[in-house]
Amino acid sequence: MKIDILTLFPNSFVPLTESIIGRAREKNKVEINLVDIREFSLDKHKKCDDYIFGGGDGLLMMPQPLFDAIESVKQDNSYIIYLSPKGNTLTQNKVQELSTKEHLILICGHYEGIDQRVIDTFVDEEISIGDYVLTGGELPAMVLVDSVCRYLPEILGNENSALNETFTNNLLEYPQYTRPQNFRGLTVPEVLLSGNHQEIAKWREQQSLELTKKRRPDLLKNNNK
Ligand code: 4FN
Repeated sequence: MKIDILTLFPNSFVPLTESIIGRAREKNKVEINLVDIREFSLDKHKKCDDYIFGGGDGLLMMPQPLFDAIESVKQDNSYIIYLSPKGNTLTQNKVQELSTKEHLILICGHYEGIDQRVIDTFVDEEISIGDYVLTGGELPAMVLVDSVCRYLPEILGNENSALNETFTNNLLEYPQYTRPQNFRGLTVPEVLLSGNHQEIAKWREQQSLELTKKRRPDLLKNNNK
């Protein structure tokens, strides 16, 4: 998979150089390119934002730098996403769907957002990561990239694929413990030390189900599809 991220703030994306995603990039399992929208401004001061027609506070990202930036990376197989509070919510099902695309182009808004003509001309889908006010689409883009890359079969090691199954059946994770068995008098549930794999599986399933019913009954109802 290839991902082009269009942003005015390419330096924000340092987190995608770390850990699992960083390693996946180094091993060329995924190609993530940062495209600095400012470099496409034809203005002598590299201006990329302007006042909003009809009035109102704030600035909007201008169409010209965005049109040129998009056209510089767009291929026939590109799926173009604008991270936006107006979008469909990013769910694990959507993540799964996006992980099958060959090329993603992510557009990050800033200020009051982007000119509607960019959306009408190029955007295949608007996606939101949730209902809160943010200063830009950069963090949402990182959330999307992290979740989608984690789902790519080439990136999921054996340790991770098991974890992955857990969310696909829409349950929260059961409580987990590592060594030592007794830490400051805090002990590990006996069943986990029993070596009885059937009993352990039963306990874990029950813990998952109870926790999900209590904290996130919506996950059981919607099945999040
Ligand atoms: N946000 C709301 C209503 C109206 C505006 C905003 C808001 C960043 C460019 C968009 C926000 C949240 C989730 C992108 C929020 C997301 C953004 C996202 C986002 C600057 C314009 C803006 C939802 C609270 C009713 C600013 C709510 N997922 N505007 O945050 O880009 O992707």
